[in-house]
Amino acid sequence: MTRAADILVTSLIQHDIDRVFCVPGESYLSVLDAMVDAPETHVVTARHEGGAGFMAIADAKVSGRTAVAFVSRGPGAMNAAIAVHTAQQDAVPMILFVGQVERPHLGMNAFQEVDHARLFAPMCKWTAEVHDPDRLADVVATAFHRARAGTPGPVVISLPEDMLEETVSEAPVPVRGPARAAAAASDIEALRKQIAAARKPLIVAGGLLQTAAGRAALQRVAEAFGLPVAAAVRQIDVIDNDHPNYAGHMGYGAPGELIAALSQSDLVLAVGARLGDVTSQGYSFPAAPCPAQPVVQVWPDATELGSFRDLALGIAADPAEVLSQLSAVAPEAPEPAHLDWCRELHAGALRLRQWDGPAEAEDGVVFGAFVREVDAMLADDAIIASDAGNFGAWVQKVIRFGGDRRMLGPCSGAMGFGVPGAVAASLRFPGRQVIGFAGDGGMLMTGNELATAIQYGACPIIVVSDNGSYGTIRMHQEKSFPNRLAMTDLRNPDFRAWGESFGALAFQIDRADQIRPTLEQALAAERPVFISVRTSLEHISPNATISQLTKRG
Ligand SMILES: Cc1ncc(C[n+]2csc(CCOP(=O)(O)OP(=O)(O)O)c2C)c(N)n1
Repeated sequence: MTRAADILVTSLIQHDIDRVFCVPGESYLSVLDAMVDAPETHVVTARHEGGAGFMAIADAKVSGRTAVAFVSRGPGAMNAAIAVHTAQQDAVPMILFVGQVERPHLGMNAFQEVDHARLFAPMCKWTAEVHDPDRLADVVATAFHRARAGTPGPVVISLPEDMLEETVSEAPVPVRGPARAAAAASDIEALRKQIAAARKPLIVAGGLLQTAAGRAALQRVAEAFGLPVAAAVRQIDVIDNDHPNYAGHMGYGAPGELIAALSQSDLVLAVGARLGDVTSQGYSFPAAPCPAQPVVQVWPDATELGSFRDLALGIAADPAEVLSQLSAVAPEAPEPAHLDWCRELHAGALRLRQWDGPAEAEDGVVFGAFVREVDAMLADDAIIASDAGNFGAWVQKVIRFGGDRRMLGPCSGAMGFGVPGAVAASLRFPGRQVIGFAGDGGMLMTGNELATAIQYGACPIIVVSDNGSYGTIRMHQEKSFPNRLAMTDLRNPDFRAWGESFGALAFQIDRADQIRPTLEQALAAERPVFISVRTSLEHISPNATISQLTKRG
């Protein structure tokens, strides 16, 4: 006989889970107790359930595993909701385990009781509450299967406290085999013909190609067929930005020049990309529901294919696998017309990476100047995590994602990801440089996970772009309601002192000439670093100043 909680932990190990993130709660004490005897699974205790969830997602993105987080019922679950939503939007496999009130008290408005299944159902691929401990191992196996198969995404499992403590008879813990969708040979042939017939075919590469095998298959196909590759939102690192086939990044508010160039395409091949409103710039390219050019989409779930857009061909299959199949039928040499088209787009992408604005303004450092030095000084295998906010426009524009540089950022646009994302990446890859960016708004949402970095020996460099404002919203206000500013000013703590109080090596940058020496010290430090950059609000984005926006508005 064995305790249900121990079975749960054994099941995690059987599913290759070596790290979980949690905020402990009294509703799942027995799982925490079971973890004591399971050194194979490293438990990271976070300071907020949102932070725990974001760390789990970042760890899944860099490790290829399923994100696993444990939180307490009701309040803990509510705090974790932001991560569940992000896993859904980013198509990241995730299981959120939530402690629950005892079974006899369910449905009686017990202390902190929430119906987790109903709460999370619209955001999740599957929710379940386990009432019978004999079913627990099987439910966990189903949870992993559901999170990973088809469109990856979140699953929420609610665990009544008393169920976890019951003893059950020992039995082997089930692990479901992978169920991968595959393309028919006729689809691959149809795709080959479409590419051969097109003059300006374009690959839009998405997050489901973000594995070593996926990126390698993408590059092989791009080279073999002479296909330009545009990265879907937040996937700028899916192909080396210096590769002659790299055509640009379809991120938030991508430059008109880029979208105009890409729109000339006469065949869009979306691989592992959802083509949502951000990548497609408000469903304008490729347009939805009726695109101007044929669109072929490869995604592992037939339900999503063609749901919002007419497709010339939808292939419900593993995107990396389809690219491997396509490589096998590549022409002997790419079409010269395709290579010309690649050259044209790549030249445009390189032009758009140029930024030679001022390094300093009256109200602070122009954040682009800081990012430019980061780009010059970071190693080729550095991991860059970013929060949501306008400072991120510089990160996406100026940093060259070549070699093995990885970009971690939520497609959901959730603030609060940057610091937890950097902490998780640094824990997973202690030997790599990891830098996490956040604005002053996002920093005070989840920057407290700096404490988690210190506690577990992670060594990220955390950067706050302190412009005294929820800058992105200020920018939108200037555009839509000029001279009627409201609720976007921020009065901040002394960020340098704040970072230092956690135990980080902390710096403040007020002038451009401090950037390089500070980064030199930061990169040499073998401990967590916190850098506060007093950022110009006037220089709100790489494309416009506040004064220009007010005038235009
Ligand atoms: C959790 C969450 N809350 C609110 C928003 C809306 N939002 C998007 S950007 C932004 C402001 C970001 O400010 P800051 O972190 O200071 O960065 P900045 O834009 O100034 O560079 C807000 C409030 C969001 N995306 N996520």
